[in-house]
Amino acid sequence: MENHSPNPWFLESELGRRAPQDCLFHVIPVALEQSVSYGTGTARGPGAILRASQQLETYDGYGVPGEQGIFTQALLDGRGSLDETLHTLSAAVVRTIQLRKVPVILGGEHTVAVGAFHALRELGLRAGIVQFDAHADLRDRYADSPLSHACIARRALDLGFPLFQIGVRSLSPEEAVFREARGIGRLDAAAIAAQGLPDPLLPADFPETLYLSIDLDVLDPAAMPATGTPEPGGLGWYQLMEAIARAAAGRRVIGFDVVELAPIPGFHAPDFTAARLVYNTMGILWRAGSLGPFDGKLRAR
Ligand SMILES: [Mn+2]
Repeated sequence: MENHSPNPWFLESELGRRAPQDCLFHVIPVALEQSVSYGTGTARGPGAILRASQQLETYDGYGVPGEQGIFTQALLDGRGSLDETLHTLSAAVVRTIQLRKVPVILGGEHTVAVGAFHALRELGLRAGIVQFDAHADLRDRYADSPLSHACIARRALDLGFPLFQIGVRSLSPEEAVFREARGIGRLDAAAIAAQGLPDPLLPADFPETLYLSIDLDVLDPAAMPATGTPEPGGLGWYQLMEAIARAAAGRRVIGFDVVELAPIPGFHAPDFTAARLVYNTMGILWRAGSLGPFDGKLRAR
């Protein structure tokens, strides 16, 4: 069942291959699955997204984001040491941003976001992390690991990044207390269900530069059943599109990830949904004027 043929580039069927310097978006697929706590299969997520992307229309309903160029790096194998995988990923993100391109990380489990956080820190970027997720991921450790996918938001805070959470509806009592005590910005799924999406969505004092971390389980399981830890009561498709647009409005997005796809063999709709989310997010951010060209100093406050 393992597919050993090399993955196509994202939307290669329509866009072909272009030199990396001619592509605004640099897709970095990471087959990481080391700390899954419930359903398994996230290592197969990036390949499934790349294959499903071959079926996308280039027109996303408003324009053709692919005209900006989409380069896809070779799949990063996450089976070795976790530290090494995150280090390799972090170096790839640093290089991509230094090239003035937009890293688009495909998970794999949510821990890949920690690789991106390290890259932002290395570049001295004080970005705000906007986390779209059913789960708070604020545990200090989980199943004996500080790098579990249940800890990624806590690691962002440890590294000094301001955090805003969208769509959360599952957390431990300790995480709830911690979240309150730290005054972490949030727009939980229940609040969205009751009042809709506020506009503007982010607080005025949240950083101008953002990194978006999108756990697919932020979507309702009806729209996205193929995740390891599904939770009822999630966002609808158009709500998520609108939330991404409102978060990015008037701000600069340095990169994003889409994580936690755990493909269900024989059921391709979720894979395509994930690919569509990646592509539409490119389009939303491009049209919002939230992407590049980045300034020469890579300084962002
Ligand atoms: Mn999650």
